[in-house]
Amino acid sequence: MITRFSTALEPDLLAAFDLFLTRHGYQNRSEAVRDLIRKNLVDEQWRSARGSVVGVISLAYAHQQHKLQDHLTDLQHEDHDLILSTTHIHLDHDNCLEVIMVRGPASRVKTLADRLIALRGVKHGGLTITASGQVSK
Ligand code: NI
Repeated sequence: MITRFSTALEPDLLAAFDLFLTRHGYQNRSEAVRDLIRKNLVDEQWRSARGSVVGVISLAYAHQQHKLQDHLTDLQHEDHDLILSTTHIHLDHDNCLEVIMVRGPASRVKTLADRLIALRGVKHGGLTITASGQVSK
């Protein structure tokens, strides 16, 4: 069952939202709103999760990007207690893929992934997590 609700937005915000729909290939606003709500609810659930999670952070980047490798290493050393292993794959002449296996409190793992993915030069990044059996929702 679907419930309709209406909402009010400033014109500028709506215009920006419509551009977002175009960029992401949404056919209508409803589907995009549903996805954004789900994403935020999952995110919140995640951040409030207690206990330990295990996950994989993947990062695709061009290794020539100035100081990017230093920043990646610095951030990983700051949270060295979260990191189980890091695998670096040279994809081609310019591009690298780094796969980092992590274990620790959900909020810290998510924050680390966010910081790594946000680094300038990281073209694509992701975090896949699974519960280690100690997570309570
Ligand atoms: Ni490489």
